[in-house]
Amino acid sequence: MQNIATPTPTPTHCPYCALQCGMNLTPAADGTVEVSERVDFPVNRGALCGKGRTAPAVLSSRVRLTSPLVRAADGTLVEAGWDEALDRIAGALGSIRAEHGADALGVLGGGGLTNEKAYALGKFARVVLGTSQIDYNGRFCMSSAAAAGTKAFGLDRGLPFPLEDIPRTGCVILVGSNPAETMPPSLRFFRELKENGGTLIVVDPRRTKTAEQADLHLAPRPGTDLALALGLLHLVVAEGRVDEAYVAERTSGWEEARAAAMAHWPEYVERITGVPVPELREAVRMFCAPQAAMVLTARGPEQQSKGTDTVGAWINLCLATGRAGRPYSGYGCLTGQGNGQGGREHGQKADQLPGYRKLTDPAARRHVAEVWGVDPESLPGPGRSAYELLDALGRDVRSLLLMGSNPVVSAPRAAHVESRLRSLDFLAVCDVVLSETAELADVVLPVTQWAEETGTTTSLEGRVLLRRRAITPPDGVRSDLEVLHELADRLGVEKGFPADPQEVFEELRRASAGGVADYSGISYGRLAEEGGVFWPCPAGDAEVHPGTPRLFLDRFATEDGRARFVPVAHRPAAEETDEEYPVLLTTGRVVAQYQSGAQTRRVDELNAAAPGPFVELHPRLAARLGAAEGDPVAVVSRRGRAVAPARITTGIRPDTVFMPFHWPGEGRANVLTNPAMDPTSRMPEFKVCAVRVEAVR
Ligand SMILES: Nc1nc2c(c(=O)[nH]1)N[C@H]1C(S)=C(S)[C@@H](COP(=O)(O)OP(=O)(O)OC[C@H]3O[C@@H](n4cnc5c(=O)[nH]c(N)nc54)[C@H](O)[C@@H]3O)O[C@H]1N2
Ligand SMILES: Nc1nc2c(c(=O)[nH]1)N[C@H]1C(S)=C(S)[C@@H](COP(=O)(O)OP(=O)(O)OC[C@H]3O[C@@H](n4cnc5c(=O)[nH]c(N)nc54)[C@H](O)[C@@H]3O)O[C@H]1N2
Ligand code: SF4
Ligand SMILES: [Mo]
Repeated sequence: MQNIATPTPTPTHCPYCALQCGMNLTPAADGTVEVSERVDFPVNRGALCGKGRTAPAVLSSRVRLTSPLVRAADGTLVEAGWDEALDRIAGALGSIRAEHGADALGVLGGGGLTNEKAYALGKFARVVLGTSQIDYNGRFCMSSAAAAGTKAFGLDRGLPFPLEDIPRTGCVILVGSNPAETMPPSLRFFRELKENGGTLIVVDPRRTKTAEQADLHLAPRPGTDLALALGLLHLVVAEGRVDEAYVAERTSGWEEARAAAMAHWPEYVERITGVPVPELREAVRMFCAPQAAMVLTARGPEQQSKGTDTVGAWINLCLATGRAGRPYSGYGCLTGQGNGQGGREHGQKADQLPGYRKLTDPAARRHVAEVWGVDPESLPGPGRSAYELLDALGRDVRSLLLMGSNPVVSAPRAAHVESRLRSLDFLAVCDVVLSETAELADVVLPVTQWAEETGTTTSLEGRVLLRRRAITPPDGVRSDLEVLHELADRLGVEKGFPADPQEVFEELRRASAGGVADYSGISYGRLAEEGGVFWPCPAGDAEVHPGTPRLFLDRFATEDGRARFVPVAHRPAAEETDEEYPVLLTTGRVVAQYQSGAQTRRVDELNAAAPGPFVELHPRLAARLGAAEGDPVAVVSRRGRAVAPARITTGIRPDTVFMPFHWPGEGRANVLTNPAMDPTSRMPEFKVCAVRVEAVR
């Protein structure tokens, strides 16, 4: 018998989306890593989408960075040692601060960063740089739902219940969410819902793979979800389906919200949305028939210049019908990025301190300053939101330190953002690959990846997870935490930036204690043992707190314990169609590519499945242009022009075209998109702008 020890698999989680599927990783003899099923994690029970399955490909040094790069005198990026690269960054940031002040230093983070990194980055900006100018890409993601959830419930945790509650409810309205492409293993929950006799309603301008599984598909004109939700609420009132006892006992503000909804007659709503009145009535009937029901939103209704009000209107529908804070009922937002939930809790957001605290709250400042060992007065105030920060680059913000985002591809009005990035005095990017944004940098630092480092993420359910290191990183790379440690040291702050993630987590626990997102009762030991803990989880004096899988069952997190209705009214998108730009563009995702594509475009199998951008359009529109399947078509907005092959389908409204945003180059969808922002969340309007479509001869 051979005496070779079989390497033990390490149970860990996927690097990509917020489902954070469990997987086992085993190092192979040839230096690669094998993914195998991890059935103990209840969310995916071993199932993975193609991205998760192929994620190890990005660990190979063939596709990744393994040496720092610095901009040479001739303008090219050349390999350099770590000391030289770090010295350059610290030197540049120090001198820009000396000349222009601390607020000339910008920082942009990401919802893919672990909790430890997000925490350390926020602290680094406030304590080491002293700048207020930090924000992160979650602003482009779920910020509208977060703002609406906080308003209505007093707390924002994307899902107030675990996904496993979905099969136990009676009806789900899935608004602008395409989990068949964006979270495939989660489809199981919707399948089980139907097997249990429940119903699924999908609201999407396109007949997506998800919509195909629905009992009812409503296809509104992009940007009109607010009117749609108000129309449904109008019918709920008109048909006497309001849960009066619940409204009286558990909510406030109903009269104003009711009055606002009554102004949205079904016929008026049909005119705005294009959804026929009988379909509105059918949706209300399906939603109100069972004891329990849910509304789940994703980027469709949220990435609008009225996203906060839109989500508010869907929450109002839940509240009026008594479908929130009760078992198997409620409103939830399907957060997107791997740590999209935790990434919005620990202080990389412009207005935020760890524990989901407010930077403007004196008590919060005192608490966090004490943990950090600094004077509360020294903490800067709130900064700008992500797009506003990108727009300020090269003006009053002279440098940017970027970790975990690729805005050249993913930001709205991307050509403008790219020119702002080029106008900086200094750009430093930490990444695993040479992204389109890293290509513009003065210094690029190659960092370790998920399987090579330990850290925690918080899934879309609010479940805090331990993502374990399974393999040794290649020579030449360092972790983001090591980078912050080294930079802090060079900028004169020797303590408080440990490179060890567990040490950072221990501090995060203390910083979050007593906050909305309280992690103080969670430890690496518990996470390893229990496989995940839902926040809030305060450190009890005597007993171990079990964590909180289900929120709001007794009371909402508002001062009086009641959920708040918000009175909202429909308003048009920032840009409506006209003679010059007669078609609406909406954007989104395909299953085989992730976000800006920086990682997934480097995986052969995924590229074979989704090789490039396309323009999805209705046969009637295609016929008007004289375009056949696969012909290049140009999409032109007030901000730019993109060209990609036509994909003709009856599954899209004839007044709308769709483009995925995963690619740079001439099919870059974001050169077209409108940066018009929601006034509360500062979310740009990725989901609707006016365009003209032309055949390319
Ligand atoms: N394969 C893949 N999976 C991913 C990601 C990825 O890039 N690729 N990214 C992750 C992240 S960060 C996120 S945020 C999630 C996003 O997950 P989703 O929100 O499911 O993804 P999107 O494709 O952006 O948008 C969902 C749907 O909204 C529809 N839509 C467009 N405009 C409107 C509108 O005005 N109203 C309504 N009701 N619907 C509209 C689109 O047609 C689309 O089908 O996915 C996560 N998972
Ligand atoms: N038109 C349009 N545009 C959109 C959207 C849309 O629906 N339509 N959706 C928006 C949404 S929801 C999102 S979330 C954004 C996402 O868009 P981006 O913010 O660009 O997100 P990613 O492409 O995931 O970029 C992450 C970058 O960080 C790197 N990276 C990954 N892990 C780490 C790490 O641990 N450390 C460091 N230092 N780097 C890391 C990756 O290689 C990659 O280059 O796009 C937004 N843009
Ligand atoms: S669904 Fe999301 S978490 Fe699961 S394997 Fe795919 S990308 Fe990874
Ligand atoms: Mo996202």
